[in-house]
Amino acid sequence: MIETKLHEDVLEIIIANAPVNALGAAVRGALSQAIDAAQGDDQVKVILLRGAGKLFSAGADISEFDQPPTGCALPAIIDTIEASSKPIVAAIHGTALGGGLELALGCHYRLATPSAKMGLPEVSLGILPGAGGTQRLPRLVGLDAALAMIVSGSPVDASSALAMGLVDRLVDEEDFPAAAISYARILDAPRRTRDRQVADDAGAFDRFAAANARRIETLDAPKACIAAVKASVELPIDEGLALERKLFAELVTGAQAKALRHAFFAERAAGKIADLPADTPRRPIAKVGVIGAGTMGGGISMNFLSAGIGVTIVEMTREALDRGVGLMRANYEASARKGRLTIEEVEQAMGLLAPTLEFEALGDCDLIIEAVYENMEVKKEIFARLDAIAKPGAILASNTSYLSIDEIASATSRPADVLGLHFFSPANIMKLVEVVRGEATADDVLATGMQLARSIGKVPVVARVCYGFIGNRMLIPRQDNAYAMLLEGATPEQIDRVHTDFGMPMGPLQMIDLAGVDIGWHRDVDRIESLQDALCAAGRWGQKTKAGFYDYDEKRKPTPSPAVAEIIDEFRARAGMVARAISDEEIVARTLYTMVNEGAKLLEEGIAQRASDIDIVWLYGYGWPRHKGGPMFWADEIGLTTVVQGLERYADRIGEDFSIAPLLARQSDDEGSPTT
Ligand code: HSC
Repeated sequence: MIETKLHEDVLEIIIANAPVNALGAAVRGALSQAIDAAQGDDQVKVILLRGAGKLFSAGADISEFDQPPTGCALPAIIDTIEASSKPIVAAIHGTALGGGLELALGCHYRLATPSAKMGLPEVSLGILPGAGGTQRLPRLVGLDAALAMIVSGSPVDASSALAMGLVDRLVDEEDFPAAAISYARILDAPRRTRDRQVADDAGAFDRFAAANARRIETLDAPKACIAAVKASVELPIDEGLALERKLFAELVTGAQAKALRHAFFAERAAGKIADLPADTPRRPIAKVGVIGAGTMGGGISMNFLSAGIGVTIVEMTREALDRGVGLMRANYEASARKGRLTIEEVEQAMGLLAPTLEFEALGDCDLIIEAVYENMEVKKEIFARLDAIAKPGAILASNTSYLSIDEIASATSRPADVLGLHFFSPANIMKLVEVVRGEATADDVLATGMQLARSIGKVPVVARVCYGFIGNRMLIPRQDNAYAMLLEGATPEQIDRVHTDFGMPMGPLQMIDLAGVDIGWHRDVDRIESLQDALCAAGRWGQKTKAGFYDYDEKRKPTPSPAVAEIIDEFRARAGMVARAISDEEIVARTLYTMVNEGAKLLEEGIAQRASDIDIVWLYGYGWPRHKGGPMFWADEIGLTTVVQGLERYADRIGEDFSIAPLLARQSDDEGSPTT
């Protein structure tokens, strides 16, 4: 847990708790002992604190926050370090995050290697730095920089840390830790962060709160972060530390922090596949092929180009190819204008793209992703052609959002090499990739798909084959019920408001407007059998025609549409229905509870590996509010009995084929039983 090495008069104390040197109870105990022992050891003149392995420390052990506190508290250890009569130096390499950085802030000097990163990401876990970070960081770097780091949670790199005064000097990466030890040796007096004053800047807090209003609005942690940093200016440090401690204790047991912790561990669990050994070999992927240069094909390609992987993109016509490539360039150039990329980086990425009309050009690709429209016959034809030209061992993937990977794979002589890689739109931005494991998909193909997705910055979740996989299958009851409730008497605004109030970026009907009301429409204006048909026949195809469930202005700002109200009234009358008032509670039951119910079915059928994988799909694919943990976590929090009762109440209206998932019913029974 803790190693010590004496280099003449410099004692190295090394935190060795793989994989991330988290500061769990055992580490804290050993660290405290080592510091105390060094104080009493006359041979030791200076103490150097560093981490073993790849990093300094990832901070407190997050899993301990769900248990009662034990052992030595981190703030007390940091106080002891700061009070030490011998200089204590933090030597940071890799990353120092959260409590790890707070430990360094309590040291008298800080050194870092040029590639090191430092941050206080606690806010993303729904808490605030609870080991002095809110009081010591502003004393070192000033209010603006401290607020930015603490409230955003984003790390800074070593050169920024040096410029802002967070570290005292950078030390040679190659010669680490020897270079740090040499520097430590010349230090003779402690220098305490607590003795510094924070320069007052009365306007800093208002400026910051105004600039971050939207983010701060619904979340508890950013507000507490700002209040604690304010205390660093207004109160003596010990009172500031006490306030920080109080706010930490309130947040850490709260619902938002619990959900955010769940999201943290769920994201990491999603990378693990139960029956796939960690040492499953991966196939090397140096060159990717993409079939289709439409919105999806282009977005998918950009992920690889940005990661430095060459892409051959194939289209059927010169016009479609040029349009697709033009759009990719335009997207890159827009990012460059926003300062996210340099012009050189744009050219570098585009230079890796090989556009072609020759299908055979895919022959040397290690992975080929088909991204054409959703039609089984077309996809099977493409996969049969791929089978003929792809090199042996190439991975053949489909970006289908609904269709059976098994059936697609059956068009080839190598179904073991086939899997689904379902990207979400816009594919260059959305982080989720559903990695669809077919009946025959080989282990190394699956493992390669997961690893590759991570290497291009995505969050992969594995799904088995079913119509719509995890995300879109759960969307079906939600969207069906949204349509049905419009006919029964709800307005688009009411249904969407229930969702946006819940914290979703948009409601079900706003989402249809964004994706296109015409998706799946039969395109016959005289055949009006559903509300979708009626809207499409009236040219209301969504945002792209500036009219869908809402009217849109030039900036795509929605306003309620009287024309839609009329279409709905007319359609309702034709169906012989009479409008009734629909409560928000009914909307929640019929859109959100039905999703949970479908999620439970996915678990029972083995489509999703675990409930937390479903949560990750919704957090990263559909904007489910992270502080509500995902649909399955949320259902557990509000109580499965509540969910089941809600579903039972509206069962007659939810849909003809509706049934409560047996798993949900069983677990709700258990929840209600006095023995659990
Ligand atoms: C904190 O520090 C609070 C403080 O303010 C102190 C408060 C004291 C209050 C006292 C009151 C009395 N804990 O991500 P990876 C696991 S809050 C436990 O895949 P990478 C992770 O689950 C903390 N476990 O690696 C995974 O486990 P698995 C603030 C942690 O190389 C394994 O380590 N710090 C953990 O891609 C590998 O993780 C943060 O929020 C932790 N802190 O990235 C930093 N960190 O193998 C969180 C990781 O079983 N961590 N694990 O699945 C990270 O951002 C990333 O892990 C790194 C490494 C960038 C460090």
